[in-house]
Amino acid sequence: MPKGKIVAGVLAPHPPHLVYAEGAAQNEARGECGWEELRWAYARCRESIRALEPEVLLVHTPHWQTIVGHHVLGLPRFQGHAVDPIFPHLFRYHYDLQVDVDLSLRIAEEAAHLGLLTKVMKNPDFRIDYGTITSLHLMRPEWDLPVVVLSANNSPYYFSDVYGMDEMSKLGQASQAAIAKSGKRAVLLASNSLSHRHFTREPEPAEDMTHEHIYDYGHYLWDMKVLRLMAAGQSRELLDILPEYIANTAAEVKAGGLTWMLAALDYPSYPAEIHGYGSVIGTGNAVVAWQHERAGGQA
Ligand code: 2XP
Ligand code: FE2
Repeated sequence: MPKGKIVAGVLAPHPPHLVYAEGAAQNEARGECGWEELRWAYARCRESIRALEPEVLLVHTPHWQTIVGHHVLGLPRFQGHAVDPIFPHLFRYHYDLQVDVDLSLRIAEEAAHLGLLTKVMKNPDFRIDYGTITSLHLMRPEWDLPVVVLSANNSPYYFSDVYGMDEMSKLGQASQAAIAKSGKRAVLLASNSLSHRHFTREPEPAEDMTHEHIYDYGHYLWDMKVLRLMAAGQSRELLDILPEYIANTAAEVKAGGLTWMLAALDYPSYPAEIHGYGSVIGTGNAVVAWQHERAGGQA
């Protein structure tokens, strides 16, 4: 069996607004339009990832938060109806996802070797969170690939960002080792927004873009600083300033997806491709790809 590899990593934020605006058939709420810069960024990114012919998608999601340990989905199929608790009028999605259980179990095993507490979710009625569904839908609306879903252990909130980042880095190493053994071509999705203060009022209709803008100038400057580091291939420098960035902007990367992904990619020093940046109800969001295979990454 050939060695598996990570062919790309993507910062793949999950505003449910984008699925609503796309008018996705699986979603009960359908918008007319909205958030085009982000939706078009996803369209470009999706094609560049499709060209890599991935065999499995892995997603680390902040909205499956686990207090004890790092969890993975451990049944071959999950079907259900996911409703966003904050935006139930925009996102009520009927999902049907196939899990790469072998790879999930391998990750749990590798993570345990690195000293992480792990658990495998085997409840057939488990409700998949909207972060997972939105990032996967926007990256691969056909749902034709098996997936691995990793929970966000709550250590960055319960202990500290630095402690949490250490755990997420180990999870990234474990994911890399498991993918190598799997023989598969994998794409990693860090399901995270950037600056993350929501507006408290929504326009009517929600897709009225005359109201949409970044929450404040300071958040915008921080988001641009972070994107410049990504585009310059300075992922270690980015991780060094991550706690300060999170403290200043409530950035959703706190939950660990970005740290997990950059560790699994061996801290890329090649430039990431910024497909687009835009705000959703005031939060900063960017679709960014690390073309790992193309850059000669070995992981
Ligand atoms: O509420 C959240 O945590 C989201 N990430 C979705 C909403 C707006 C987005 O960025
Ligand atoms: Fe979120």
